[in-house]
Amino acid sequence: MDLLGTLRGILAAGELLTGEACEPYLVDHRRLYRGRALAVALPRSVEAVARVLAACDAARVGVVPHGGNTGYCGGATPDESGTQLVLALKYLNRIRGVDAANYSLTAEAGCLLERVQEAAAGAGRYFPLSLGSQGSCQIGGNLSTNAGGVHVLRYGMMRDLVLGLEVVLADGRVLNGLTALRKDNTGYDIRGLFLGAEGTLGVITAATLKLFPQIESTATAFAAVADPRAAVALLARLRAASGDTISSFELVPRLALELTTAHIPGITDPLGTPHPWYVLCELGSARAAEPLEALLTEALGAALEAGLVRDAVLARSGRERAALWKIRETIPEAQRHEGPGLKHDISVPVSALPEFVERGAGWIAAHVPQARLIAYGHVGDGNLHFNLQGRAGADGAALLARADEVRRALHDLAVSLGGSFSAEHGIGRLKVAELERYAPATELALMHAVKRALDPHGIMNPGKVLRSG
Ligand code: 2HG
Ligand code: ZN
Repeated sequence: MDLLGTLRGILAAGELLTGEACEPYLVDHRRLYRGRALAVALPRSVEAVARVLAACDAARVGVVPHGGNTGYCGGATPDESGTQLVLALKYLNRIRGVDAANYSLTAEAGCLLERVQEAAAGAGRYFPLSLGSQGSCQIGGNLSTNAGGVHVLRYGMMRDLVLGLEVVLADGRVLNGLTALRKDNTGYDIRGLFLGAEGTLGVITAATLKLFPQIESTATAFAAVADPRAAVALLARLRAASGDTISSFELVPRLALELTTAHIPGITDPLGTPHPWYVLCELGSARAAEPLEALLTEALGAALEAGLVRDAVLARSGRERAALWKIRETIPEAQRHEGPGLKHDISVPVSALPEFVERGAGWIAAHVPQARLIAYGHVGDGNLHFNLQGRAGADGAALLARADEVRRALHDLAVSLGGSFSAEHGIGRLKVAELERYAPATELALMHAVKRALDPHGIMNPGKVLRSG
């Protein structure tokens, strides 16, 4: 029997799409890639995933795992051959259980991140991963891409939030590693291999995740600073002053604020006069009576006197807090409305961030004068989205044509400062060549060895992360 016939025997009607119905699964979120597919499988059980993979492995057919399709590097999009199977996990979406006493929760891959956050809150607990796309991204994608977001400073990346994993291997075997243990020192970290592997080693079907005490009080401020150097100095002060209650510290340049006020309804400048840079910072505590507002006011006041902060506003209500966060969260959307641009997701040690911005901005001004720099993001993690936006009326295609050259200059600069060319968006298809360029040869060889060991026929998300063949 041919593969499609076998798959029809495994999956119920409506769980296997062909032809036109595949369309929504063929284009990535940024519209960088448009692929074709043999079919799209939408299994509802782990057993069905296992049988689909076993069949594809036997037929040597590539499988492209697909979550909420919110990734930035094309990792969930099939290639143009039309021979690959897209494996969408969205119907594998049960919360299998919450163990409040163990501060853990077990969720299937297709659960929306927001649903996981809600399930934790329903049990009086907190799941800290937080991203702009949390209403549409799926936990399996968050795990497979080792997602970051706006709380990494305090809680770490997705990798740090995992206790156990259930994975279907390329040949259909199921690795049941759904432990809820915080201590389990029993050999190699096999489960860890699948986190950040972008579906190239197997398919994550469920995970047991760490929960934390519910956040009962927050204090949020939007502060104007002269430059990223002042932002980094302010971060150091706030960390010392607030202990471990600081959960977010995000940089917003003036241009980002202007783009959001221009393109996103309901956004206004929270401060009276314009400033070149801003930071959005938030403290949070599980203690309802924690005087966080007083602490933040005092720390910002002292920073104002020291000349580090130029002006600041504190959110006085949930509504004001949401309004400040909306500025930050809608920057990517505002950029899309403004027109074509180039994106870079770099990280360096926090202490090297000011130098990166100064040198990176200098390079752009000298070499790409038609572009405007919009560098924003997770200063607390040393991670900036160092994006370029065409000037109004400028030729967008001409800017996009410079993508390789600009990427090379900025990635070389990040790496020369001890940094990374992909802080939180992963590799996907977009950055395969970058990984080959920057990964130490020994590390790359080990990655290929792991790939061969776990996926000897090369069916798992071929061509993503590592070049296939
Ligand atoms: C964010 O931090 C995302 O908002 C998207 O990682 C970054 O669009 C981007 O460049
Ligand atoms: Zn980000």
